[in-house]
Amino acid sequence: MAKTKQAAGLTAAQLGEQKISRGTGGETHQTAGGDVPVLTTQQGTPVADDQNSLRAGQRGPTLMEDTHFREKIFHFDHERIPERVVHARGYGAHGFFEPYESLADITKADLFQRPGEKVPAFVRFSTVAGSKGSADLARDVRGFAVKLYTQEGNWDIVGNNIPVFFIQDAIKFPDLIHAAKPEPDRGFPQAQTAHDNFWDFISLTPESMNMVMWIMSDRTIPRSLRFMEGFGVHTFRMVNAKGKSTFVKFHWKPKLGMQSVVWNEALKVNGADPDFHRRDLWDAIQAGDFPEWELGLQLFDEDFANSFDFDVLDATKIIPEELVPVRRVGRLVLNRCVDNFFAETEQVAFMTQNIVPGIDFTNDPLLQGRNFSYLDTQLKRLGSTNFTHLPINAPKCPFHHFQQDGHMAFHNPKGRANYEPNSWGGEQGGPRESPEKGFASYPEEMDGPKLRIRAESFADHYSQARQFYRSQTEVEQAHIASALIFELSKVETLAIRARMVAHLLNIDDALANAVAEGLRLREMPKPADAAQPTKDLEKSSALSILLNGPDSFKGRKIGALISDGVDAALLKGLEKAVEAEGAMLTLVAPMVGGVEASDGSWIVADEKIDGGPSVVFDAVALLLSAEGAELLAEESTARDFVADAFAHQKFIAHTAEALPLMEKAGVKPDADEGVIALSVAKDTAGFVEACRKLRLWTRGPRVKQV
Ligand code: HDE
Repeated sequence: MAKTKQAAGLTAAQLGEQKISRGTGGETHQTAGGDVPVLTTQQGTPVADDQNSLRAGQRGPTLMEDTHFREKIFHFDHERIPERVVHARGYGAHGFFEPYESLADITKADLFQRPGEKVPAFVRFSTVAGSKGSADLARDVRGFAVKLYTQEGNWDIVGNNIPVFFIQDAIKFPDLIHAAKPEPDRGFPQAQTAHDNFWDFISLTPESMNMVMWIMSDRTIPRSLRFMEGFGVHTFRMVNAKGKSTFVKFHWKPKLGMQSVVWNEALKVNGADPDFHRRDLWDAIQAGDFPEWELGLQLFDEDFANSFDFDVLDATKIIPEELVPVRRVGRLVLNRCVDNFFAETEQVAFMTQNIVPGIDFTNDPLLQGRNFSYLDTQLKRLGSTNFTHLPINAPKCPFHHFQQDGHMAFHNPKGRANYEPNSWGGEQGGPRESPEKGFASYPEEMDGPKLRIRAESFADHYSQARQFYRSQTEVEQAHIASALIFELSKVETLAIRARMVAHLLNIDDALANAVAEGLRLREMPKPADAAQPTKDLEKSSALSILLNGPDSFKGRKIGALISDGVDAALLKGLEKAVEAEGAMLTLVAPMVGGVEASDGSWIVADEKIDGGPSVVFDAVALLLSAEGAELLAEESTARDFVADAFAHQKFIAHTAEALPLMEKAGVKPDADEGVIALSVAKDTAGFVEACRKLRLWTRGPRVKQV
């Protein structure tokens, strides 16, 4: 039977009664929803039918002449651009940076001159190893790239959430990344380092050992992008108007304190919500709960650099905050989500070489290499030297230059001259350089032979690894050991496991023993050969997450499991307490449509029980009626909700009626002070207050192995 237009696509009612009216703003199309623009081709030709291609006869072939069809498919075929070779999966937001004070004595950088004056900013957070479609909570370093659109050009601080790096020289970067990415023969594993190639490379690269401690810590499984630190990593320079240079390390300190999840939770979150971090950032910004970081500077001079135990040009080392305190000089606030993910987050081009007068590089060999890579990579990714013409990459200050033409050029200066010097004055002559205002490199003295070597001052690979490990709380040390055991258990080659333990022996005996035991290594290896013996450095409390947590539950999330018959007053009480704390509440019910409360009111749920497992919350409340608890006790997802919350050391509030579900989940009401009974609405404030601790770490030994 011949198909009619209606039978194949939309109904007559949907397609019919179309009326086009011409208004001042172009063509509009009247629909039930009001006037909307008329669909056009890229050339602006109005489209009459976007449901059916043009064909010869009722059932004949599609015609070449269908230019609308061909344009649409052609464009679709080219929608993807190469994903970033690293940091492919990212999420961005707009905001501003605002200095607290003038830093004119240290730097002439324009954005630090006028306290309180806001500079527009764009930040892109990312994971490193996984491809664009991988899960947010992979164990991985997070990129923390900040673009500051200053009045004297764009300044990019292309940093990470960890202040050190794996390697000391950029020439090793392709090897590091090849080893971390899926193994080339089999094409897996995705977005993780738990495989032979990675640990093979690492165990042959002693300079990575400090970074290994950081990546095996909970820093690589942050609870939220909002609860992590950022670092510029390298030593940079700040230069003032008199030409005086001061060394600087950049820090971003989250106002909401630091927080991570536990590993078993991360594994489950990735299944429950692969978009966990981006959703969290989106939700917070949309709710007006704008995340904020303070910019911290560690400032030091040549004398300090010369007296420091390590080379300040070595990006595998930190400068402990106890030695050079972090001076907080301004705040970064993210207050606007992107309008279009591709146009902004995907096409944003960060480059370490984007610096402004008053900021300068040092000779860190990793930074020097990066200064080549980022420009090069943008051409590959964005396909044209004119990527700076894209609104997200264009400076927001005036800019004038003679670079011209090329693919997709759409900033095309007027005037006669496209070179200089020229003898055309005024507008015709175009811009001129300015020795006074222009960027001038810091005139650092250079001499010496050309050498392909690693400086001796880069040779201590273990002392800061030991310092990091020993600066952690017991809970965090246990997490590092578990992470190493997990990762190395995925390594099939025994010699690689043993080689890693040999390095750990140079860091901390107890750690090496715990890992060897956890792997059931049958023979303890000898410590790895070390270029320099490990020193015992002072502990630094700034290195611990748990010692730098928040003092409130602000910005965190409680998941309340509710059922028909939920005590309306209790739920109101919880809502109030959560709001007063600046936290969020999500209602989880057997069915998303909602429940009927004890007072007959209807309460709409946010999630159905299997769509809102407890792993996506910081604490949970079981506000169940007797009938609800009985029903949910038979539901495995509800039992997991409770059992996981307990295993992940979360605070759990419950009604007396919830006990049958708790019993089935193996959680006793008197288990510990983290299991809190609620009987009247005023109890809820106490529960939210208890949640400020975030986790009841003392429960750890009872729920070991998470
Ligand atoms: Fe990157 N890095 N990187 N990196 N990096 C890229 O640039 C590179 C390094 C970092 O959200 C790429 O635009 C080399 C350290 C972030 O768009 C590429 C070396 C640190 C981002 C590149 C390093 C970083 C990137 C891929 C060794 C922390 C994401 C796509 C010398 C301080 C930025 C792109 C965004 C991205 C090269 C090491 C941070 C290929 C050669 C150290 C946050 O150019």
